[in-house]
Amino acid sequence: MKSGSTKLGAVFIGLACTAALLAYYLVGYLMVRPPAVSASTGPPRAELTLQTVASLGFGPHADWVSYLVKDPQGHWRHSTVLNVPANSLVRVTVLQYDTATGLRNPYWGGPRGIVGEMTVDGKPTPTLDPDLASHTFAIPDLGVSVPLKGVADKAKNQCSVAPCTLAEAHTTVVFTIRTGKAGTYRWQCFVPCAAGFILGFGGPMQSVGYMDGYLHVVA
Ligand SMILES: [Cu+2]
Repeated sequence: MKSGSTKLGAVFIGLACTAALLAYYLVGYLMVRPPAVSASTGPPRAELTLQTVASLGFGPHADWVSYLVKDPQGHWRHSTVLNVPANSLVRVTVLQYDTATGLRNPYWGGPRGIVGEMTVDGKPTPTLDPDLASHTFAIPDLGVSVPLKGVADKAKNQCSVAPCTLAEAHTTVVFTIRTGKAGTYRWQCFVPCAAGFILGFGGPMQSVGYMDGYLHVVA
């Protein structure tokens, strides 16, 4: 009887340890934040250069679609935490290496919340054919939503490991946003991102560092 209760106690301790370890790893996973990367110049104008890759090619989710950002020294960083100045114009250049999956809602083919016109490969583009879009760069709190043109499915020299280079197939999307007061704003790629996940959500779509990030607007 006594040895039975000792065994039971050991089982309880074992379960408690397992639960504690699980909680430790879960909290650790949820707390992970990529480093913040600053825009390259100060107010009233700043520049952000991003790239979107179909598969990152390294790390725990090597096959996930992801953004990268260029730091002021010109190095690509795997992060979606961006620092930009308040009350400024921020010119955003997205080098887009992923193929088009089309937009669920054609309305999203029209850029919103930007200053002036979007250019795609140097051409002013008032609205993008929704079938040609690969991602949308959206900052809901700032009313910003910009469709990002994908590369053709059959394009030669497609990039599979980030950071991708200018020699690999890409589109170049340039637009300007205006920041207001300081604060932290969530940004993300709305559908059609993460086509392999239910309704395009989950996985990289909801993961900071991949297709989801923070815009720190700094006074
Ligand atoms: Cu996307």
